[in-house]
Amino acid sequence: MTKRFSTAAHWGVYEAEPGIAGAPAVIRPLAGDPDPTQVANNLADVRDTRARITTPLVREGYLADGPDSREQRGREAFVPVSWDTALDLAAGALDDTRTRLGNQGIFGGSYGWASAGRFHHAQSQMKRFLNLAGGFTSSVNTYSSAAAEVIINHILGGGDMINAGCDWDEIHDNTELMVCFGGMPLKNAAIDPGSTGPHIDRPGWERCLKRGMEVVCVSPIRHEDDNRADIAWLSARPNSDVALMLGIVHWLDQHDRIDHDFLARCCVGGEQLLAYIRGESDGVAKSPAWASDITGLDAATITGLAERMATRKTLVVIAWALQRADHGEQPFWMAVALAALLGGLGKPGQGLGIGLGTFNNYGAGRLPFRNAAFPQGKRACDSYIPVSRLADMLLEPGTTIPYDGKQVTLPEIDMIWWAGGNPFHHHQDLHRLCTAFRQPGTVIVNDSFFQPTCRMADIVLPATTFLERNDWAASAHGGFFTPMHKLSEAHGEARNDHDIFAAMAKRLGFRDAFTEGRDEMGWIRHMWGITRDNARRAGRELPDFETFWHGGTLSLPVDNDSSGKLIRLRRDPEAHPLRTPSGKIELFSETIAGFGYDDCPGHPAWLEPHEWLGNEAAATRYPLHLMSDQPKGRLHSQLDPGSASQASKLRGREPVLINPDDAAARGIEDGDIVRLFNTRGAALGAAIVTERIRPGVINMATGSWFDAEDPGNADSLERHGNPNVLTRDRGCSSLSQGPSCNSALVQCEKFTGNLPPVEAFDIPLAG
Ligand SMILES: Nc1nc2c(c(=O)[nH]1)N[C@H]1C(S)=C(S)[C@@H](COP(=O)(O)OP(=O)(O)OC[C@H]3O[C@@H](n4cnc5c(=O)[nH]c(N)nc54)[C@H](O)[C@@H]3O)O[C@H]1N2
Ligand SMILES: Nc1nc2c(c(=O)[nH]1)N[C@H]1C(S)=C(S)[C@@H](COP(=O)(O)OP(=O)(O)OC[C@H]3O[C@@H](n4cnc5c(=O)[nH]c(N)nc54)[C@H](O)[C@@H]3O)O[C@H]1N2
Ligand SMILES: [Mo]
Repeated sequence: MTKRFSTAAHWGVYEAEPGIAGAPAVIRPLAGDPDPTQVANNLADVRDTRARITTPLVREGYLADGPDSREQRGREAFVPVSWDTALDLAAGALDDTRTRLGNQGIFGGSYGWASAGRFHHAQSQMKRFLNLAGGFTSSVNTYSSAAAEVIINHILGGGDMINAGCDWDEIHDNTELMVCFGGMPLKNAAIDPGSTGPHIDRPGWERCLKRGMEVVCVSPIRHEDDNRADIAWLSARPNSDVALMLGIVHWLDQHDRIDHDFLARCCVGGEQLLAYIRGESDGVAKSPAWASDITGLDAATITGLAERMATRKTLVVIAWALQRADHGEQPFWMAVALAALLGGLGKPGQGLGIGLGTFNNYGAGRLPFRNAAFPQGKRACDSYIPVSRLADMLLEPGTTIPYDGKQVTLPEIDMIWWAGGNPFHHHQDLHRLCTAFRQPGTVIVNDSFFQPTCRMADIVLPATTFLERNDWAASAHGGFFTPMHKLSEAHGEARNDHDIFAAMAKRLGFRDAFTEGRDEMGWIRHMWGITRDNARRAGRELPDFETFWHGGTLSLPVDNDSSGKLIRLRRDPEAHPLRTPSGKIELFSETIAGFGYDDCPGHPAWLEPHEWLGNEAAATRYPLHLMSDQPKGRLHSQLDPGSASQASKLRGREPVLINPDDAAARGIEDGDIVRLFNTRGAALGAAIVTERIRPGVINMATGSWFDAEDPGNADSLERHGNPNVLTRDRGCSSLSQGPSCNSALVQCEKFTGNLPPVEAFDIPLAG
């Protein structure tokens, strides 16, 4: 059999030719991919980038003084050392920490996307190692959708229900009106966790528009793909969507357009919610006029939208971004309520499409069996935090916080190990995070590139990239499997994460338990075998490993069980209950009401964000609402030195979208370097003056590597354009404690100083 070479990334699947004799590998998007993404272009140039780590590195002060030098993190140069030196130091620190504090003193939550591939999954490798070493403090939920995961679990029964949606064929054949909260940012659909299949969203969307589907986008930003004359744009104030949805339902109620039959058969709590909307419970009717004050949209616009939604087969689409905000649970809960009250839930092409356009092929559903994951082993320690309470944990150990009906005591941490994530990308209020990272005795990071978390570490261990090892990938949506062939030799002294942790395990006396005697190909075959067995039990047949390994991308038909659950519920709620306490959709949740949280009552409600355009601070010092969306030219912070990412910048800085009114009031012109600031920090960016953003709102995408002149000092300048020096580090609410980056106020001015160089891509080497 002729071997076909292939590989996969979170942004696509690729046919490949290995790089022979040191030449770079050549990768081409899968034949027939209708919309391959430019994100892949970053790969070509980063192979030899100066930010690639070639040897283990130890921070100068740590090498000399160990943990006593912790205050110098982020300010010191690094010394190249041998693997033995680096791993001995790491093993010593780990042993010391667990002896003094117990294993919960080691933080291994290590959130992050790492790279595609089921075996070389950096986080799983690390967690298996730490579990065998006696355990670690872990984290729950994600930066992507923490608030949605928690609220949807309560009201639809099961976190998998955040996938309840429909595919483009179903939309094409049924949907008359699509109302997109968050618009349709198809740049995001380039990505899918674990790899993609063909990128089908843009053609799917265009097919529906061509057929005459009406679209209304509600968003402070108009994206490239929804900026068209045939798409209506309602540019509401950021974070005001719940008020808009309440105003719509108020109109539906007043005009007897609510599906009371569906409400009675398939939902609980409709009456409590309607009592709130009518103003019976708090004296305030949530009328379109009331919503107009909050959203900044005309009452007539809201009424007009309500009327169209009532008379057309309507699909409500909601972007994940809406829940990365103060009280982020509420827009998701209210979107479920809106779709339920309209009566479309459980009907083809109607109801709710959570996250359509957020990932490639999102509506397509999933396979009815589990892909094998690299086994993390038995959890040996029950200490955990809600994922985005990271800095709180490091700065306020011993504090108890509410979380989803429980009380979580933040543990004392003396060692952090991070593999496959970049908290100095994903966390909020990065200067505060610098202070937090200076608390524990030891910080270790595995990465291929010297991203900003490495700079804040003591020991940096160089990992291979996915191009340098064998693996296989499976898409999260749609049923695509791709063999990932090793296409280049390891760069410098880089090692696979598996080999790094196997060498650590050897030092701590459990190498065999860690490897189970398998090498790379042994594990890959083993994990394919488990997946094949799982598939067979679900009535699906996968090829044997050799056939799979020598073939290209494999595609299997998927089931959409999450939307199937809603279809079955609608048909016969007694026979097909949801996994909620009532078995029905919970528009009022006794469970949540029972928690007694002021910031998350028993039904969806309008709760004013701490920072938004309705605040006192907005009227005075910080009049602009900062949105920080996903970057078009890269995945988060990955491969930021690469060409697609660099091409998305202006003069090497992250673009800032600003409305012409706001620009003119500040003397800012297109292309000017600007300074964004608030009490938490200041960042440079490059202005793009455009009508595509609502006045009073600015947008800076995430992912430019954090590059502060003095990390930890909020008065120092971040030179590159990282919005997270400005965002607020607070949980959405007591319920989810999710990240709330999309509720932040800032000021913006023209930057007139000398433009400082960006230093983020230089590895500070001693000597
Ligand atoms: N303000 C603001 N902040 C946000 C968001 C926002 O919208 N606004 N979005 C949030 C969201 S949705 C997310 S998911 C997070 C993303 O946050 P992260 O997932 O932390 O971001 P990435 O840049 O993907 O970080 C992955 C890191 O893993 C490294 N890596 C890749 N492959 C490997 C490997 O095989 N081994 C090792 N050891 N390392 C590897 C990469 O080089 C990179 O440094 O950010 C969140 N932060
Ligand atoms: N190219 C690329 N694609 C990606 C990623 C990437 O890094 N690069 N990251 C992936 C990941 S991990 C995730 S989780 C998803 C995230 O997917 P999302 O969270 O949906 O993406 P964002 O780009 O943060 O936001 C989408 C849009 O929501 C709108 N929005 C923000 N706040 C509000 C609001 O309060 N109200 C309304 N009505 N609209 C609002 C803005 O128009 C914003 O552009 O994207 C994935 N796709
Ligand atoms: Mo995400």
